[in-house]
Amino acid sequence: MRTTYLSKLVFPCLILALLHFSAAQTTQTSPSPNASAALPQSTAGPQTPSDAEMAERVRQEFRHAWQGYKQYAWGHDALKPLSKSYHDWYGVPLLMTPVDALDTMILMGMNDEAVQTREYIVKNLSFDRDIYVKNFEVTIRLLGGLLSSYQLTGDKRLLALADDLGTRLLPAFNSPTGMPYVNVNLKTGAVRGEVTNPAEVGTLLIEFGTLSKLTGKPIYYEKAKRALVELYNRCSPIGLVGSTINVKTGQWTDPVSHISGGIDSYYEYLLKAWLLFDDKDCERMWRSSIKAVNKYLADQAPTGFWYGQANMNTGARTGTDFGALDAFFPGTLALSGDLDRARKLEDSAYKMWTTFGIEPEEINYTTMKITYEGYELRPEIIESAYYLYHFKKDPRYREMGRTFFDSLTKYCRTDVGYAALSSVEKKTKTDEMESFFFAETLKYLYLLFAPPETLDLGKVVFNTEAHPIRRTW
Ligand code: DMJ
Repeated sequence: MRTTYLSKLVFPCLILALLHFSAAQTTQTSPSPNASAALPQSTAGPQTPSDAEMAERVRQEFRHAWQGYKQYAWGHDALKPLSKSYHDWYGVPLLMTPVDALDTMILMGMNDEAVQTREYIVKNLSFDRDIYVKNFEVTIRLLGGLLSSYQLTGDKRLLALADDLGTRLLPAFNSPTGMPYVNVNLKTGAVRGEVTNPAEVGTLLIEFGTLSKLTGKPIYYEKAKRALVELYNRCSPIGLVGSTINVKTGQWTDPVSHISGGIDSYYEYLLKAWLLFDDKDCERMWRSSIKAVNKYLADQAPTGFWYGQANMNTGARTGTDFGALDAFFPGTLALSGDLDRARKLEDSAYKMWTTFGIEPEEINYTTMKITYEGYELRPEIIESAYYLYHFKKDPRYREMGRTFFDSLTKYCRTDVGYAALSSVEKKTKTDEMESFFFAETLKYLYLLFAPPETLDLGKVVFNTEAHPIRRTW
């Protein structure tokens, strides 16, 4: 590779410094008078646990949920925390929870558990299965998890598994446009699902690109990059993408634009693929996309600063919904250097959390009424607090973290793990504990309080499932 040893070390810091420098020069919008009303105080009271105690508490909660998984769901994709049974996404296990959880365990220093889990994965995980899997989910959870745990442990067997999985996923890209089909059969390479969305097309390059760099096989990078570019090339004249697109025809099937689930991590990966691979095309695509997003989707409302919905062709506003998934965006904005918008949006997201005691899946931000009342144990708002704390060192982001922790333990904890909520209003639990609770929610919460040497954010890029990837090439 052309990168020198020195530039390997200096590049990420340089990029971030430049981004922060340029963001400081952008025009700032004044914050809403209401946006920070519910913010926590920066000064900790006498009873407040220290940051070190908080990190340890999060670790204990990870251990608690992990014990439940081991006791009732070991060897399967996920624990069902109320019925104390298990769930496999595709009928046969692909070890979603162990693979997703492994690097969090390593970062938390749970060494014995990590070794046992890694051995189990290596001996039992097989992708030679006659099942149709979702390319996006399997890429971000399994491919991302295997790659980051490989980098953390040096265990080549994990890289071999990732390589095998990558090869089996490649047929997904064999569409007329190069944008991937939704599902691919791991054994036969057959594909299905021609209507997809920007997140499923554009959230693959970190994982496939890293696989290329680590195996020396360029095909992974090329396929995922082409998909991303094909998608970007279809953005509207005003620079926005829609909600759904057909990978055979290349035509949009839903013109509503937003930053929420279905589009979210497309934007995240434009930025992160630029930072991780020094990919100038991604830089260009990120810069033009974020301009359009801030122009047409950002909304300074009386209730705060938000991002809503608009028609991708006209820019006309079509909705004012914001939810748990959208709360990744303060983190992405912060990483891009736009700390002002990041701060204001995180304040709004925090208001959404505290208004209901815990975060609903979606609200209408003009009325502050719930439009979808579940809480899936999602990490995004915590992820954003982690980024903002990293860049601003403002203790109120750790105070937010304490609130998140208290709500989680109060409303979602069960005797064997944690359960999603079917209603944040009634605080009723449902029988689900997604693997991203281990991969992301508890990891970001832990890292928010853990000493900075636990993981140097200047040296890694997190994939969208919070698997840290280091630029070792
Ligand atoms: C995760 O699988 C990823 O963060 C994805 O990008 C969005 N949804 C979940 C977490 O909410």
